[in-house]
Amino acid sequence: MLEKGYIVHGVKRRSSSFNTGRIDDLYMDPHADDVRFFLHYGDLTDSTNLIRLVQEVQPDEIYNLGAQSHVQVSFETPEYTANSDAMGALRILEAMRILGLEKKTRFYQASTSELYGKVQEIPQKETTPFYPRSPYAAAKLYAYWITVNYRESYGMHASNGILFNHESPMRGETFVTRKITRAVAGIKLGYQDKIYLGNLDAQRDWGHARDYVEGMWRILQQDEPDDYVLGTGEMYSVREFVERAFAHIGVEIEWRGKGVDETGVDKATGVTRVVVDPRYFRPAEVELLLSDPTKAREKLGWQATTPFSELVREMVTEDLKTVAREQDRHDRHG
Ligand code: GDR
Repeated sequence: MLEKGYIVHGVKRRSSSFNTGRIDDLYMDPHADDVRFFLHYGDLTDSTNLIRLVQEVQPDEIYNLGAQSHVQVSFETPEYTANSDAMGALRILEAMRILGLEKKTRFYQASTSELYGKVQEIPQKETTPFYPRSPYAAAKLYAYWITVNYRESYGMHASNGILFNHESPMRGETFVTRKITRAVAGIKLGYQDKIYLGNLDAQRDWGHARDYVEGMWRILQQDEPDDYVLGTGEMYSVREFVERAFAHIGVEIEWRGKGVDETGVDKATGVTRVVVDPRYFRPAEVELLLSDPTKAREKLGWQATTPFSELVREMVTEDLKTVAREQDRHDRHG
């Protein structure tokens, strides 16, 4: 957004430890003349705060990417997840309405392929029925429909992007792709010897976040608000992601055993590198997600441009640098 010339206002939650590591390179000194990036304290669970922020900023576009976004964690914190992910979207929409911004401000809701959950149709497109399989997905279902409802009720330019998994070197470290690429880097550099994972059979349509944010922006530039699936149209298993990531450090993984006893072994040395830990199994799993992004291609001229192999390569390459840097700091400061 900054590259496109926007003035950007972000909202961050108060925490006693730093939580802006992934955007610190965008920081601009608020005392400078040409500041275009501002951060405000706020929270999707706090209506009055949201109303005040929207009133102050009077935004042309709001992108609601805020959420408790970890599917497994949502089983541990279902009420908080509903409050931030479902009610949070409603609070922003209401703030826009209370402040009379229905016709001025455009709204983007970060909807998700998790809405499809238990598969009703393959591949999944805008008309595929939803079947959420987690407190996270159930909360996001509400947010999806309240966005549609405010569009239809009040004529707001409110749209859903139904995004399939989108990854990058900035992905949080507890999501499976980044967990794998970090571990592969740690193994290569000799700081760890194996990785524990959950369901290796799960299949996902993994794209690069860089492509997807362009798609979000295009959704809000349309004359008419609407809902769009963004994905690559290709699907790989967690097991394949593991194989691809290890291949980048020259390790060929051989799979032995079945189910909870399955392990991934370095074919050349016989050393165990991957172990299944049922702790990472979910109470209800989404086994398979595969997008049909035809509508986005035809209406938005949008297409994912980063192939799976390139995504994995970039993430492993960056983590080799990140892990080396962290260890260096650790060795110097203890
Ligand atoms: P997902 O992402 O649930 O698809 O949601 P995640 O990377 O957490 O899981 C993908 C699949 O991998 C399996 N898996 C593991 N997952 C994690 N986190 N850790 C493990 O050790 C592990 N082992 C196997 C999971 O069971 C799952 O099937 C992401 C989030 O960003 C959501 O917010 C977003 O809405 C969707 O993508 C699109």
